[in-house]
Amino acid sequence: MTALKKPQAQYLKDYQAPPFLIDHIDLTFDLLPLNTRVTSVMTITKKIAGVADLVLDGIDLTLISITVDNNAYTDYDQRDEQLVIHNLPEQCQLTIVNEIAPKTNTSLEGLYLSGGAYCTQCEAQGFRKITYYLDRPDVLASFDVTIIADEQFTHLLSNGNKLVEGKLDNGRHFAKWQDPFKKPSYLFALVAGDFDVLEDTFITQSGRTIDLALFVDKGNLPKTPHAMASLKKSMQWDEQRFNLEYDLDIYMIVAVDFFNMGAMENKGLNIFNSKCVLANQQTATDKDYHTIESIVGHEYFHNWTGNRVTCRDWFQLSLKEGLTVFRDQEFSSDLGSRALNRIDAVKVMRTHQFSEDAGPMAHPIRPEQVIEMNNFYTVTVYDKGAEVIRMMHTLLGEEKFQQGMAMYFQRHDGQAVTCDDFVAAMSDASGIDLAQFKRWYSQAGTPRLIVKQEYDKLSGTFSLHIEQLAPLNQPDNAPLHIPFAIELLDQQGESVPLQFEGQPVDHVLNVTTAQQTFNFDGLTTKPVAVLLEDFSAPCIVEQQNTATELLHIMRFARSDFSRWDAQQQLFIEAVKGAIATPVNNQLDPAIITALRGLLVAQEGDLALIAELLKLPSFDTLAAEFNVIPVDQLVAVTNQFELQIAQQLRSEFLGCYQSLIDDGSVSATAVAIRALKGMCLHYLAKINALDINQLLVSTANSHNMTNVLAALSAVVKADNPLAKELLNQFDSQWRHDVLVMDKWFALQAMQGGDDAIANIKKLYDHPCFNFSNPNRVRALVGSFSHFNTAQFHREDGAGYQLLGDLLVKLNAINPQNASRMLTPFMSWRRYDEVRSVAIKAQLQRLALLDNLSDDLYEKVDKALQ
Ligand code: B3K
Ligand code: ZN
Repeated sequence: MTALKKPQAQYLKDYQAPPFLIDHIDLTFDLLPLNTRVTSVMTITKKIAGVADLVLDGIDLTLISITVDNNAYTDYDQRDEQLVIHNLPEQCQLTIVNEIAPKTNTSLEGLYLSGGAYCTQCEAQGFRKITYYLDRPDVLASFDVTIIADEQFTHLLSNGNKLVEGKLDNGRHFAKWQDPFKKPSYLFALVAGDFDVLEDTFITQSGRTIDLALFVDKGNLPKTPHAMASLKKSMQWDEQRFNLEYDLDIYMIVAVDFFNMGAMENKGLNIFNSKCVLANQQTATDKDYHTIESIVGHEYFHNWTGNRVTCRDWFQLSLKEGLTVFRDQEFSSDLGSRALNRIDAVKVMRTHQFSEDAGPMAHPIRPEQVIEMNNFYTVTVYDKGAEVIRMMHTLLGEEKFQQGMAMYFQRHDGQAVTCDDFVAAMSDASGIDLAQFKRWYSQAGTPRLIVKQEYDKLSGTFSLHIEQLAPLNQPDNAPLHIPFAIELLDQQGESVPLQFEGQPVDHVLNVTTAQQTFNFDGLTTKPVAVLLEDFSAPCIVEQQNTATELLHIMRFARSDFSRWDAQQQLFIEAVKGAIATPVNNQLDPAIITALRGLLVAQEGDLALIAELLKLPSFDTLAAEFNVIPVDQLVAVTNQFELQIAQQLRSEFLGCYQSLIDDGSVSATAVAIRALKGMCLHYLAKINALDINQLLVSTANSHNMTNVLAALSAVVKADNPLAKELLNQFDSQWRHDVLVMDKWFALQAMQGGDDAIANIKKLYDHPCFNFSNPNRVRALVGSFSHFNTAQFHREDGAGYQLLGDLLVKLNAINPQNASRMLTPFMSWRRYDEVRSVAIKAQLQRLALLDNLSDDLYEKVDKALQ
């Protein structure tokens, strides 16, 4: 590959403490769209004697002046993306004035304009697009911030407490903020805009009153109560479960429309993508409600895990992200259904993380080499990182885990630390040796476990032989410490107590070597083994369980997660069987019977029943094959779904009609809507008058979960109703772009050979905008991830569409471009025709003369 530039990688092994510290920074922003003036006054201390140069980071800045202790200073050099100041005294006050142009900043990193409001995004390295600084997380400073802007920007916000505000000449005004907590630059935030505000208060466990404020675009107040309620629940939960209380007197959240991720945990001033804040029953689905609660929680929980204790360097990102994802998962599980939350988390692991871990971007949860840090906000660092924390929780138990957390804060509050520091606190507080366990931080790839079962009738002994194999793409990995949870079921479905030679055996087995055998005795018949209960470790398990045993687990396992897991396994085996032997592409009647039983009995959590009825996603199935059989997977899953729909038609209809949705957001109503939606999903495949009436009336209801269930059912089933219902939705919702994102996603999932032409036409829709990441992901992201048949067309037109988009986004917003590139990363796993076509798109990108570091890193790895 002949890329024109080769950006430099940074390595974990090269870490060095900063030679200078910045204890305090006083920032003044004179906000204007094209020439915002930033004045930065820093208190600098030299930490390492003999170092002559202070090397500050700075990108796209216009330098105006440098002053040292109030004297003009000229002993400096400007290099590419750096300002090198020579011969500074041991201690000094350094003043730098520079200008930036928020209006032309489309990268959505640094200071930019989002729909008329100024806002910032500094993590990971966006602060250097605002002013010259030691833009690294181990430099902790106290911040004073003065914002000056036109009076039309009624709210001038930054971190911490507002000290003073007032009027200035020429229609301008100002506000001054002070953050009492020292922080790294990535947690700095500034917002200036005209908003509606929802205010509330929270009283902490120690009796302090915290002011809460949620800033949204004018007119959006009716969509804010859920986010505010989520914030209060988060604050309370963190006190109850982790004994962590909020520290400042004010907590602000601002919702903006142009944002690269979900949200950002800036100290005291979170900035959120508006789609992760705004919700009401007409415009947001139950899933949106859940996502909002979990993201509001996630950002709040960062206040301790991330802000009070932060990362020493960016290689340690999982220190805050893995831990905070674990915390938000626990929050959702304590407040809602633990099983469904676990199912969601495991789906992310099996569909996205396993594939990342097996592909060219595979990296350990603590990466060792990075070109563009923004490329490492990955499912590996976040979600596998959370699984690693969860495994420690499993090994230690809740009580010792909380003792470990307490020790972590006691040792490191106010510091920038490493993943090793976290594990040391866990191990020291619990007395549990985690030395081997730490390999999870440095080894990439998904371990494979081969489990063989043996039963000796004579002695009543059951044995599990577990072989631990290194991931295929990481053959040199050493054995990991894997907490392997199990349950043994007898023929009646009762849980058998685990014992061996008179001693009880814990249900979490410690797998630590390449080959191990675990024995259990006192059994009268061969038990059915539930393996890797609750997905106790992020591994792939190859097992011997038969279809009959899987059905037994599906009925009787104590873990609802494992019941679902067994059902998935049944589906996966059926799909694999049908592809291997194409003549037999019918689902086993025993599976249909089991599904019928679920629909008729409607026992337990209805949302779980909905999940049990769902076939594994394309990505989950694809993971089972070395070369992904695209056409066969699409054909077999369609065939299975049709078979289920036809054979259970009356049960689906009966179930749909028997369930009454009261329109509330209670867990019961949410579960009812989930199951009714699943019924519609199958029924839409049957073209009949009574069913069409049902679909149309649901699509016309006033609850977005129901509306979307009907619409996505008709779109996915290629039902002729789709066109008309989509047009109707467009005219109803054109005024609300967030709702239109759902419409763009539905449009992108339409089958038929005009799918690609349709997407190109939608680029001209008045609501579409290439600069808005939400729009781009809704339309093209949904297409590349969920419209398998059209995206993977053999003529390469789907790949061409994505390639064209990436060329465009590379210039507008490299971070978003890089995220959108993901489906191309696994190009080697497709057949010859498809892999050649994807590779051609990657090579085309490699030749771009303005190729961003973000894309370079991934394209280069993909083509290596
Ligand atoms: N910490 C931010 C993510 C920043 C991403 C920078 N590219 C949101 C979060 O994980 O809470
Ligand atoms: Zn986070």
